[in-house]
Amino acid sequence: MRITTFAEYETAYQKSVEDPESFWAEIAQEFQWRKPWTKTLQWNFTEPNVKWFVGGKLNITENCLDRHLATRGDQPALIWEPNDPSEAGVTLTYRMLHDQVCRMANVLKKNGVVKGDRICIYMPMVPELAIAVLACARIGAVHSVIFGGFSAQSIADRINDAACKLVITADGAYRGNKEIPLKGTVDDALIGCPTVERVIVMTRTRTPVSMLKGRDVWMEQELKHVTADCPAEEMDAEDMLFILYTSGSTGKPKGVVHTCGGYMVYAAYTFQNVFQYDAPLGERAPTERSPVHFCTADIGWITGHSYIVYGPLACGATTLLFEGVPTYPDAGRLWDVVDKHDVNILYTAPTAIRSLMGFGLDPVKDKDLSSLKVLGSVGEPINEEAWHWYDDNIGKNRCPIVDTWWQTENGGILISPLAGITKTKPSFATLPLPGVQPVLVDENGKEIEGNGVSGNLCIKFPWPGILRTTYGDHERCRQTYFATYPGLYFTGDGCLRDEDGYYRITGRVDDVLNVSGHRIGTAEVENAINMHTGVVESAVVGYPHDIKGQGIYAYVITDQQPTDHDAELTKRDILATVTRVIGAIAKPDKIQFVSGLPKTRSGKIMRRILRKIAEGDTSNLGDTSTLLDPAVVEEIKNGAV
Ligand code: 6R9
Repeated sequence: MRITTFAEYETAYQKSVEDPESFWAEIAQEFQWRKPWTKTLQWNFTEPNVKWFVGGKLNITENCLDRHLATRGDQPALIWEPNDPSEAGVTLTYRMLHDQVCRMANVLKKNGVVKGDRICIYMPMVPELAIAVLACARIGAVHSVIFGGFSAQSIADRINDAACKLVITADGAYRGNKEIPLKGTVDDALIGCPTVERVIVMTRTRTPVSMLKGRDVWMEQELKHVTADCPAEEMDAEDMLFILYTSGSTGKPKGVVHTCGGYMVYAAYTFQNVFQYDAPLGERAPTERSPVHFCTADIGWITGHSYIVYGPLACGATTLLFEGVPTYPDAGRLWDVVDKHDVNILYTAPTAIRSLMGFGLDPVKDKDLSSLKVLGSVGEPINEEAWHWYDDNIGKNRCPIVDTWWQTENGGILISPLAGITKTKPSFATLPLPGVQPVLVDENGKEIEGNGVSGNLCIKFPWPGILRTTYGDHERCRQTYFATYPGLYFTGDGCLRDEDGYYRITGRVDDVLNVSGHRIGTAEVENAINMHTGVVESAVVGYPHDIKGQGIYAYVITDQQPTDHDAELTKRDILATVTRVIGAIAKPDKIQFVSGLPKTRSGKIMRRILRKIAEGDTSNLGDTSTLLDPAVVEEIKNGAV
């Protein structure tokens, strides 16, 4: 399934458009199925209803683990680099990982988990996190991983939305020089979560935690009483594999649902082709060192799901899991990890690159980065300066950079160069992968054809990794993705197609912010701010931020105008509130107290004006004559922070 030349890409692309079913069927056949599918694809984008490999039976962990045992059982599957560089890491071979996943799966079974149950995972970036994810998949339980930076309230909302039965967590997490109390946060969350019957707690920081009798058990204790014999549950291709919550333009995060068959095929296919992971399955001699793939994302995000866990393991690759942060103990840490483990593929985010650029070249100087072959970027548009810095100083102008555009809802990469095959262009995600049919549309949903054009990015045909629904609310899935432009999947991104037909993603066109590569809905932040006592109303917009890509700017109306002294304190109170309601990642960078917001006569906030003021561009605010109270704009302009 690996494409090796640009001509092969063109042929594959053409075939994928002319005959998508046989194109994907051929790829899917390379996996291990318990029972073949009877129909490759069934779909419509109106309900929507998308089914791939209909009637096929499989278990994704048999594909990620069991089928590799004979050929590469002793090859490293997972390398773990701890937060503290002086702590010993862990290398798990495919055999060891298989063994541990089976044991953990038996622990889940022993604790009452059956196929179809939803399991919440709130863990540090340790091997047990990947093991827990795979253990769920082994027995057909649906995992819902929650990023370790989310608050108790956010955890509770997600647990309740999916009615999770069990939570897997740890006492605490190490992140840089911080220790984060995971179990304490889970305890706070569970006060409002009646469906949770059991909490499995791993020890990582050995910080004191309360263990509730009858509900909480230690992972290490549980593991003592199980065997490594756990046959994989037979799953339908369209059975749910996982739920992953993501922000949209409305207040409540959505549980994006991915299913077993299509997701597996798509994650593996894109992993192998985009990063050109060396040997197609079975071709590498078992003794040969396998290339090391290092994705710096957290498993709490889709990038970690697809390109730390499922994609690499489905391809029999060696995946590196890093617990820490790029700046601890110093800004050379990523390069130390590359050097130490001879990393071949590095996949990170523009925000990390920009923040490391700020430390200059000293941290890179003495690091041996010669093992690197491919560099990747994901999560937000990469600016040219960051692209060149990455290319010059990390790839030393000899590693292709793949700027990969995709979303939680997509399961895997949709638009990206194939490393070393597609000619790259800084800040362009370049061309669609085989199976992906992008279209640009204008506001009325009319397709904009030809090159040298821009519009809203939609996809007109399903690929195997597309979301199937949003958990518990299919109508919301239809509304959000399939109703704006009937017949098309709408991405929410703006996009330019240049004269060469290359795609450049220009950012969200809806009320979603992208802060350090994290998607945050403005409505979510506003709801959190509005929970603070004394806040009457607020409006949140993004503004360009050197490191984060976008920063969060909040305009807040309080019931009393705070005095200067109070203002500082109130700002801090608001930040504390947002941290408590969502998590620190959603904290506004700037807060401006205002007496009113620019609204149309129908009561709609004119965000366009607020965005301009936040950007510091007040010269041309456009037409303000339709505003209810044009004077308020002057006040806001003068008080901008
Ligand atoms: C994988 C991931 C999705 C949103 C997406 C877009 C932005 C992601 C990008 C990119 C420009 C890239 N985005 N990759 N923008 N170039 N290479 O990040 O998923 O967290 O769901 O975010 O991120 O705006 O719509 P997710």
